[in-house]
Amino acid sequence: METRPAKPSGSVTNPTQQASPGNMKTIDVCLSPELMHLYNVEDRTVVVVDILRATSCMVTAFAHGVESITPFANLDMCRAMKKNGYITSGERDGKKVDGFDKGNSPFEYMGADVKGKKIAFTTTNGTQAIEKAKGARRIIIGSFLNLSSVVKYLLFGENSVLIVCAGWKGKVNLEDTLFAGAVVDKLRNHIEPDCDAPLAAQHLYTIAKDNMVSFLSNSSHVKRLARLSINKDIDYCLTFDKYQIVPCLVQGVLKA
Ligand code: 3SL
Repeated sequence: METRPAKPSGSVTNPTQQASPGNMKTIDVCLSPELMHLYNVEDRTVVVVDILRATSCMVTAFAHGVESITPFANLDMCRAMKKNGYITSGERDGKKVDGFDKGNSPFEYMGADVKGKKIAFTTTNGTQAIEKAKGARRIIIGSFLNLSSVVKYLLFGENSVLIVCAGWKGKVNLEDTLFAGAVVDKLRNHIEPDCDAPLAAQHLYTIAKDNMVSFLSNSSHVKRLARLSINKDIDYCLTFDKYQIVPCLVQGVLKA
């Protein structure tokens, strides 16, 4: 399987919705879930992103035929789903939870054993960010693996957008910010940035986009995963547009 990070494509075009000040949707970026209180999401589509690795895992799982993923912030609630026939999945501090069926590597979600299955999923940051986004008009899952599909979804959708970066335990991280910057960059002719976070993210993405692996080599989570010898996940999670799916949260359950 090809996992080499690909080169990104440019801005999207949509002939039906040209930029015209006044009737434009807006896009904002919440750099940490701890800042969610600053945003009113009732009318927005929220894109939750945790590039390394929760949302990359979720997209991969759906691309391999998983029926649904129920995200949990709470570990014990997730564990309890086992008796209902769910696969229990996730991590704390990057390590698979004791007694769970699977951890948080995308490579665990590519086999026939996940096809048609329901997964209960909990992670240190990604599923916490999903929990905090509840109350949004719509919640979708973003990653570089499904970047263009997310961009198209936002372009043709009627709502303004908030990208929520999962970060690490409330702190900002580079990889989620880069994803936010990629979305802002691709929608630059169609959706207006609300404040400076989307602009900052877009600038970073412009600097990083041609070699994200090297740009991220000193980042905190890349170093953390490297300490756990989880190197191949990093290249894979930085691959552009491997899948054409957009997982969406409906009544607490993610479906593709
Ligand atoms: O925090 C999360 O949601 C995880 O993606 C972190 S880890 O990559 O599994 O360490």
